[in-house]
Amino acid sequence: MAATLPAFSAPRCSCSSSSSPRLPLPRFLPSAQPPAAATLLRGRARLQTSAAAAAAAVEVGGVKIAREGNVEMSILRSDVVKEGDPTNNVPDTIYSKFGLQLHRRDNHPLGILKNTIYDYFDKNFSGQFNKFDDLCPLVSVKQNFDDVLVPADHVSRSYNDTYYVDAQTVLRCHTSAHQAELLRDGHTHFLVTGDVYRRDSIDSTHYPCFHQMEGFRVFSPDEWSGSGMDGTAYAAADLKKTLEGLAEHLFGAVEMRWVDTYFPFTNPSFELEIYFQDDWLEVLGCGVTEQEILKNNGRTDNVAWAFGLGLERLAMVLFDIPDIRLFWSNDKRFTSQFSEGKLGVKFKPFSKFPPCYKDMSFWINEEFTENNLCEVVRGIAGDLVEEVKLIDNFTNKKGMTSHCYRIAYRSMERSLTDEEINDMQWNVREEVKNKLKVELR
Ligand code: FA5
Ligand code: MG
Repeated sequence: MAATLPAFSAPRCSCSSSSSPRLPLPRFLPSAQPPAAATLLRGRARLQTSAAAAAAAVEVGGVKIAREGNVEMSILRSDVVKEGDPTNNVPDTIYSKFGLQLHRRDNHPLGILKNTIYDYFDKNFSGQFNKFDDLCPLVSVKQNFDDVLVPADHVSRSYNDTYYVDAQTVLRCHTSAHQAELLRDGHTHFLVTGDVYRRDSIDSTHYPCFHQMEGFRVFSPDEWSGSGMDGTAYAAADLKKTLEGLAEHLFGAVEMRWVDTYFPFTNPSFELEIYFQDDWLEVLGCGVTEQEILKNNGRTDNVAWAFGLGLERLAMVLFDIPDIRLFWSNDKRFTSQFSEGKLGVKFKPFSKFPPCYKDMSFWINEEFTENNLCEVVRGIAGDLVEEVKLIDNFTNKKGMTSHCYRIAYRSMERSLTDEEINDMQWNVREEVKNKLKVELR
């Protein structure tokens, strides 16, 4: 697997079964990033699969979003793709996901899963949880980071990790971006589901646009005062009980484990992992909300818990979906296998075309990052790229470092021709050379 660390966690070993060498990626970078990454990614992808989709405006949460220079300026919420603007690093491949809202389709695995989680909360909390699944994914830097206490120098703020529309606006990289505003609006129990965006590595469980559900529950002192526990211990116990109950509701018996972790917005913090395809898969992060967040948003004497779960990750386990790209498939052979209310119907692969591997080696430079490489590859190959994996890494006597990446091309729906693959690989090599300024070997 490529170098992958959860955006908000402290660095720790990933649970990948892959034994590929890991890049020593710095996770804590200065917050004021040079615009290098953004500048590098401005160029339009050569094989643009989403051009038509990108041409039209889409509506999300009552807000119209359109590509630069597009229609109806007066109601334009924002231009999200701004070629030539170094403060913007949103490519068309990402813009093309806007407004699709897979989680709001009742016959889609993500919609089926969302509704089943709703059922659990409705049943166990008699409708106390308010549900939001249509909040606009364009949020301010303040909402996405400051409001949830992400430090100024935290790596998740970098242009390497997050899609910036401009210096003050991002595509939310987690649904936690809505915690503060909902608290201020007086909500004490809520679920927020939405598409989130991250510049990330490429493999079968990571995708630059995925879906999260945030859960949040506030307790008042009278709820824990008789328990013999302090507020934090009470909330932590309730959180684990609630999520274990949810896991049982979704899976019945499944092998799972709690892992201690770090998030800036919770303390203590935990991750829940589920055993899947011979490995532990991280499916959610959670914890007891930092007091400062409650205090800043009008809940001084309360405690709260919060969780953020990855819908795709859970759905992959529940429906036996082997690759995260499949969620985006419009192929009838995929979509027709799922229907409203039917959780856990096992997906039957309709085709298994072999992957085609292409290796490329180059001398890296100081600016090189794997996320930038993945963005270039994704811009050219779109969903035809299955994995980008570092397979060799060495430094010579002159101090030059060479990386060899193996790119796996595979369509979920059809067989690819040699010519098509060679073409993509040629384009990848050209763009890697020109945009990332590395020296091909
Ligand atoms: C967060 O995003 C925190 N906001 C979660 C949270 C909320 C913690 C509230 C505490 C309180 P993290 O970066 O670990 O944490 O992502 C949460 C989940 O999203 C992961 O467990 C995983 O299931 C999923 N996820 C993360 N990155 C990807 C990706 N690239 N593709 C698919 N799913 C992903
Ligand atoms: Mg995580």
